[in-house]
Amino acid sequence: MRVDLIKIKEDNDYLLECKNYFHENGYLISNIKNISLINEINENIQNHLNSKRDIKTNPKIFHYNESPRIVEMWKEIKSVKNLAIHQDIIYLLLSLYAKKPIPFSTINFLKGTEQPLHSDYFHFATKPDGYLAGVWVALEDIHEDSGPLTIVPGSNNLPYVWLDTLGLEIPKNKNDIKNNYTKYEEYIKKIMIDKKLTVLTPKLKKGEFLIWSANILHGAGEIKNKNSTRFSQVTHYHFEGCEKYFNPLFTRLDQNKYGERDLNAIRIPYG
Ligand SMILES: O=C(O)CCC(=O)C(=O)O
Ligand SMILES: [Fe+2]
Repeated sequence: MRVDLIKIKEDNDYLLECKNYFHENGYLISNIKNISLINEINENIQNHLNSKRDIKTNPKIFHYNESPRIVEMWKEIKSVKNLAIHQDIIYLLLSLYAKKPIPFSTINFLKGTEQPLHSDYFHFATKPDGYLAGVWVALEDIHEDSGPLTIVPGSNNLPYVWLDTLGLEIPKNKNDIKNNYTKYEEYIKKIMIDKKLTVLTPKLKKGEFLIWSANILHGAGEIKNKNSTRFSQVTHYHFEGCEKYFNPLFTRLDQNKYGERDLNAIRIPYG
């Protein structure tokens, strides 16, 4: 469903309709009107890459091809931060969750990730459950051959998956993490087949963004045109007032062991 950001502010019934859609399907699409901000990000990132300064990327185990997943660029580039804290995105998240969003962890993509289906909740969980959202912004018109973002509508309502669910121990090293994560990905593949779930590839134009709720399965398609770019930025959001924010990759609920996160160390300041 595509959300009209003006109508949502003025029409309570419409807001309710959007909320219901979000809870049932796990996603909403809207758009950033400020295209010059998007242009600025693209230019700033290109300049940063040309300058040959170091970039921080996700660990290798979370790369599925050669294209870098550039993390935490908001610390270097103001426009990346301005998109992460964009008032329209924050307003929409606040309306959907009735708690103040806490932006954290930006990733900028140059090309598709070819990442298998997964839920970000297996990385970023909360107690009480469910206070996580992701916002994926198209920084150019996304071509179907470029390995576009894919989602599984309704999968947000599947049970959460934990190391407990998979019968896996808390990892002791990188190898354990990779092995656990591969088992997780296989489990998700099986769920997709068993429950006959279908993948949707939303068509996203430059400036459009997709909000996904905590547990929705998403990933990226194969890059069919190896020369195609897929400029995009994702930001994750927790919400104020949770008792715990934690990393399920290092959590065993039955042993009451939590990989707790210090949000203050990673949150993106509004100011
Ligand atoms: O943009 C993509 O290809 C998927 C990225 C993603 O799912 C993530 O970073 O969590
Ligand atoms: Fe993800």
